[in-house]
Amino acid sequence: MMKVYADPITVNCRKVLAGLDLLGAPYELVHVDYFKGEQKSPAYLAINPNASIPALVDGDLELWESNAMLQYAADRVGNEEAYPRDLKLRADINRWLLWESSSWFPSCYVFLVENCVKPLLGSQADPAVLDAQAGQFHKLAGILDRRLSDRTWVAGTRGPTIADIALAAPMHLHGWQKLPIADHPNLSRWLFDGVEQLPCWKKTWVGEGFITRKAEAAA
Ligand SMILES: N[C@@H](CCC(=O)N[C@@H](CS)C(=O)NCC(=O)O)C(=O)O
Repeated sequence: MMKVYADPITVNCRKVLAGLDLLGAPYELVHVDYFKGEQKSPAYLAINPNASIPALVDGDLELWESNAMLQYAADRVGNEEAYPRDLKLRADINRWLLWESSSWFPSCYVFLVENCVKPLLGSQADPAVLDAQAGQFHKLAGILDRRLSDRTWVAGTRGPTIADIALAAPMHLHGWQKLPIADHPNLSRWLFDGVEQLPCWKKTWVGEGFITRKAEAAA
């Protein structure tokens, strides 16, 4: 069975855990505690030299980069609904996955660091940093919003694909992140009425304070 090294509270880990659930891909979770810095342990660095999570191990394959993990898992279980084989549909999905990792995640991440991580660690959000990012965020959100103006899901014609999960992940704590999404109605509808209603998204819920259901139940 595939092993996934992850801490369910982080953006790219939740992406993979929700994505694997959408795909119906069985896996074993190996918990790597992000705030304890376990991603920097020598044992983990042997799997992922980037000292970042998540990572996936399947036999002799050691894979990092969350979107590569979703692509691999989809093909491994043969889920062609969530990752169609049609050349053009697949190119479209791959394009959104690359855009997410190179443009969208870095922009949303600024809001996560300033409004969630910094206050949690006892410092304050820097309004200048948030102001400087606003233009880039709205440019990118506008691209996604226009894409969603005439469709329910980002790619394909039927249900959700791994592109929807990947694109929603950097916004997963949007309220706490104070992501300015109100100006983007199609994006908001897709997030609230689409992705957030999916069982795979609900099962991987993370709340303000980086709380998971498991942590909540234990408290
Ligand atoms: N492009 C990578 C990014 C992975 C990443 O940035 N992970 C964060 C958590 S979401 C991390 O572990 N950062 C290392 C650190 O802050 O020590 C992916 O998609 O897997």
